[in-house]
Amino acid sequence: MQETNRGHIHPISSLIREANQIFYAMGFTFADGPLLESEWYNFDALNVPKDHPARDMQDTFFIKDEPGCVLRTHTSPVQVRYMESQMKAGMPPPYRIIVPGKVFRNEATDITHEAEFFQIEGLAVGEDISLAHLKGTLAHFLKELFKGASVEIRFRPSFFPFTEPSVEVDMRVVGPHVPEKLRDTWIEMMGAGMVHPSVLKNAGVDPEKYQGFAFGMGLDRLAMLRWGIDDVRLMHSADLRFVNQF
Ligand code: 2NM
Repeated sequence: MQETNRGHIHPISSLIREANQIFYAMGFTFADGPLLESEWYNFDALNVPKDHPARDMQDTFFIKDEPGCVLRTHTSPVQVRYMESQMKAGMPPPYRIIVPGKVFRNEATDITHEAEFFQIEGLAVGEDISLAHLKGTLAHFLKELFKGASVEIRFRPSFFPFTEPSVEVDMRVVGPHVPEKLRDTWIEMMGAGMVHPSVLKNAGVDPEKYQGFAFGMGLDRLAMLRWGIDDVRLMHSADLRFVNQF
């Protein structure tokens, strides 16, 4: 068979597999949930205010025939569902999960934005979990993902309704085989923070006893950086001239 006729793993799938492996080695397990979510799990349980712009028709796909139903705008509802079902089953923290999956935003598309894209989020809950654990975990993940290169990370203050404090995580990759786009520059990689006490409470976890960190990042962007792809629309085009390059 000709080389170009063989099957290929899509770059997003390959990133998800790698991330699962790296996090599995740190004690995380995989979790998933529905793409069609209730407003409760997608917004309310996550401490997103009723008047938050993310809840606007311009940002969220609401399901016309199913009041209170949306296409999930992030994978965070899965973290809430996970904690809730563990607690109901009599299994309190520690929890460590990694949640890759498709999410939806009702917005205009361009070379870096799609209405459907992939995210990976993580959650660790326990007694005495701190921002230092978050930083160590993410530093290890990125170091493994960009094997061979040295990776530095830094936190900048930020805001999300579901974390307090919240941070943006930047990364800088230094090394001989680093893709052009990444070399010697700080790049914003993801959002993260300590899970807001109200989110733990909404999931049935006692925030007086437990804390958690959480983080989320877009996989399309990560794939673009890693393989030097410059139009995100190629990623989901089913164009074999694209897919066959991996
Ligand atoms: C992000 C940034 C910061 C996040 C929070 C949670 C939950 F459910 F545990 F509260 N899951 N993911 C989170 C926090 C996601 O994405 C940019």
